[in-house]
Amino acid sequence: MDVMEELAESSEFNESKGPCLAFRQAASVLKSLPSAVRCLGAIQGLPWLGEHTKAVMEEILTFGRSFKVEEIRCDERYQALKLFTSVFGVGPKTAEKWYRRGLRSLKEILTEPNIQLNRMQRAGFLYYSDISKAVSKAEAEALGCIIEETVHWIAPDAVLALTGGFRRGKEYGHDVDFLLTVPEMGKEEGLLLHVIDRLRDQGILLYCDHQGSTFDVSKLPSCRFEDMDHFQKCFLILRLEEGQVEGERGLQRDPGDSRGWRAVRVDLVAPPVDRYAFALLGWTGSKQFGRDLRTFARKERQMLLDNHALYDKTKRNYSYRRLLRRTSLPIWVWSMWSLGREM
Ligand code: TTP
Ligand code: MN
Ligand code: MN
Ligand code: MN
Repeated sequence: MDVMEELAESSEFNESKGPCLAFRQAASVLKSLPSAVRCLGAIQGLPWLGEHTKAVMEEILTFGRSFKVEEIRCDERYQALKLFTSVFGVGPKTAEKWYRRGLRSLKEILTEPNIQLNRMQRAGFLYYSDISKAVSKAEAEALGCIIEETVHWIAPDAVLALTGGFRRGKEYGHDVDFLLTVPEMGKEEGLLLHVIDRLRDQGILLYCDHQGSTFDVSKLPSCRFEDMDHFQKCFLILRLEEGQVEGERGLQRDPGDSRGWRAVRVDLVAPPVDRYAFALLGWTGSKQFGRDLRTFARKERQMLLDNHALYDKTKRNYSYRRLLRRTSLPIWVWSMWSLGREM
């Protein structure tokens, strides 16, 4: 239900954390249903649907639309913040600052003399039309081949996995996410920088923001999902050539575009091999599924889960090794996934 995502986004702009989460949760539940909701009876008894959500659904089912949602869509502030945060490198805080200065369009931002864009935002504006266009599965696979070749040229025993939305089976995404590691502990450290160098040498690296590992075993696990994990990673913009994409449609681009290439956002994450299972689980997403799984671990199993480890509060030990042998976590994951499969 896209309406719920819009409501969640609007609450996020207003810094209303509670309602924001509630609407996201509602969107997840509605997405996981086998068919669209046609009458109020169908939503009775569904979990996670609060009063606000039910009221909005009632409006839609009765009048064919929601006045609250329409009001939000017309709201000048909502429109401006949505537009500004659609630029790579622009978060809600920067967007709010620009809005307060009376700016309303991207053009106004680019022509306003007193605005200092950082490197990420400059890349965001430079490649805006490309990276705001969805990435297709064929494009993701083409990038997978390029990165795999690059990685294996450097480290033949490296393991590369496609994660994020494409690992969940989505046809389109806003970027392409990969996890990268090597069988020998510690060897992953230099690998990512090597890969970046090699992509630069090939002439396909348009932008790179590399973040070193801040991994500290003594501080694990952190209970808050919203925090980024501590693995070494990089946020990239890569150049994808037309001839590299299989399938009749080739590159996703505008009809009049004759460049023969497009820019694509790519995330590479390099966890040490002993954390690989948790990193893969976390980076497969979705964000809401991750949140639900953490809540389930905490409330139903008295355990803490994050992208690095699973910690047993009652036994006071990390069970990340045991996880690989015993099957309890995969079984929850599987059952939660099939209960609420969500893209
Ligand atoms: P995203 O690429 O942001 O999301 P997505 O792949 O699910 O959707 P899209 O098609 O729009 O790209 O992130 C991938 C998953 O990784 C996401 O579900 C949550 C997780 N994640 C982390 O665990 N830590 C992080 O720091 C980030 C940025 C994401
Ligand atoms: Mn993604
Ligand atoms: Mn996303
Ligand atoms: Mn991503």
